[in-house]
Amino acid sequence: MPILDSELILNRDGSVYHLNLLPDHISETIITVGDPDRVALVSQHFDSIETQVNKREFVTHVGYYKGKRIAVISTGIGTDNIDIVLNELDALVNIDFVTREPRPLEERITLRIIRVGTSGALQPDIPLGAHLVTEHGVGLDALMQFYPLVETGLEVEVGAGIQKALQLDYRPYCVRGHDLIREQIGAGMLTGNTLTCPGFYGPQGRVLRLDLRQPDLIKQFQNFRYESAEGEFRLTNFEMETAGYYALGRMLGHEIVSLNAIVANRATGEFATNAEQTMSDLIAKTLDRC
Ligand code: R1P
Ligand code: URA
Repeated sequence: MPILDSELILNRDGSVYHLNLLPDHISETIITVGDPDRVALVSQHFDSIETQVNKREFVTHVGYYKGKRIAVISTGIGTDNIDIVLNELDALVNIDFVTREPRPLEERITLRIIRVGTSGALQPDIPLGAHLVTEHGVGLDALMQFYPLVETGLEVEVGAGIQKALQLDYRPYCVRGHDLIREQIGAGMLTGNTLTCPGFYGPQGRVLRLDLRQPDLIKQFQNFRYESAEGEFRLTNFEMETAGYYALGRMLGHEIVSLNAIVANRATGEFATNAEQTMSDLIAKTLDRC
């Protein structure tokens, strides 16, 4: 059955609804960033840029870096946007836009997607300026209420433990990322478990003028531990997209890794004075590894 026009929405020029990209535009290696202004910080290193497309917060540059075709795309903030970006990127390579049918299994393409984003550390031993690669993403957001994500025993137990510690009405989802791409792209970086929050202020324990339902939320994040045969699990850092990437990546069959430039530390209360340098070093490292 062809996918209906209302489900897979294409623009008049045949491009996919939000990203505004045509299947030919895309490369199999994609760097994603939250901030649209960060796209040019990546593509400035390209030998040449062949395509530039903008729509809403989704800015795409496609070009060549040391002869390899790479796309860099901004996602904006939050896992709701990651739902859009990953479904549309997958559609670009794994759905035939003419027949509107998913491609047969033997023709499916696995994308390599590398998130390069900023993040706040939760633990005092994760220093400002660090580059941290995510092993597990833990989602406090609602995205996985809508998909049949299959989690392993450890993932379910970690989610249940966090639910109990934070007294939540729902179990957060927990997803270990793709080991091969994490080991390759994240070599030499700190490895951690990243909490994905559905907000920057209250859900990350920041108090400006509004009190929190749980005044000790940050302490709960910091003190959470889960002991298993694989060792001690703790949350190292937080941001707003990683768990959504890892969960959708598992279900769609793409290799995804999340790299975090640590710009704040919530245990010490510091914000980096050289956040731009930490990010540009991470971009350079990423390009040389992908
Ligand atoms: C919040 O300031 C934003 O920064 C982090 C969070 O995940 C959130 O998107 O990532 P980016 O720097 O990639 O946007
Ligand atoms: N991004 C976040 O989501 N939180 C931080 O503390 C820093 C960057």
